[in-house]
Amino acid sequence: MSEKATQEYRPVPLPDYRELPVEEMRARAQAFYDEIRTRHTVRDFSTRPVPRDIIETCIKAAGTAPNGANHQPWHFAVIGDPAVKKQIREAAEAEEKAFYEGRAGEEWLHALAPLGTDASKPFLEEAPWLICVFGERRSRSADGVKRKNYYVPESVSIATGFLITALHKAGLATLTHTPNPMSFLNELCGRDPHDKPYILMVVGYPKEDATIPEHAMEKKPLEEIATFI
Ligand code: IYR
Repeated sequence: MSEKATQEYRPVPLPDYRELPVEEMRARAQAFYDEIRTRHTVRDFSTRPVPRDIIETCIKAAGTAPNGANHQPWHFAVIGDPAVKKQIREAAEAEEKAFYEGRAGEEWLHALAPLGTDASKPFLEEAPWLICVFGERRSRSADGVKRKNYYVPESVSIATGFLITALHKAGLATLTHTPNPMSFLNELCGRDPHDKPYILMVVGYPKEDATIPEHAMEKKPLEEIATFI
């Protein structure tokens, strides 16, 4: 397909919308809330393998997210190789050590205290898959021409939300890990230095004795997170 053809506005009928009766809408909204509220960020991962095709399907779901100019400015680097996971763990733990030993500052460490996190990140080797979500400031169009991307953080964040939801629906646990800084991931994942790593998603089964911080169970009520005007 030529670049010119992709630039033309060609409306097509909305392909797959199906209106639902209001009662069914209400039931579906409630059912989704009841399911998504069972998602918990997990830090204790089993080493049990997870089939690659399930990860692929969840990434395809993430790739349907709304985004700037439909440039789809994201890349998902999926790491299953134990040797690369080990390198990622070593680099991440070095950064985290500096973070927890001072770089974070007192206020940030105080905020993290109820989560019980520290510089030790064994899950980076134990979980079967790590998915590094990159944002592409520039990317190639169909004919290989580099073009500027728009709303990259917003687009990547929405796609990451889709990814977490897809993985949860598939029955997998996730951790949205953000080593700070995380630029070491460009080289380890073979990405262009201009691409920005946003999230290192840890994916797998929870360990049988996995725990979560009680603090994480506290969700703000609707009245606090929404106003209707
Ligand atoms: N990246 C660090 C610290 C950390 C920061 C926030 I904000 C969290 O919600 C959780 C952890 C770590 O992964 O330990």
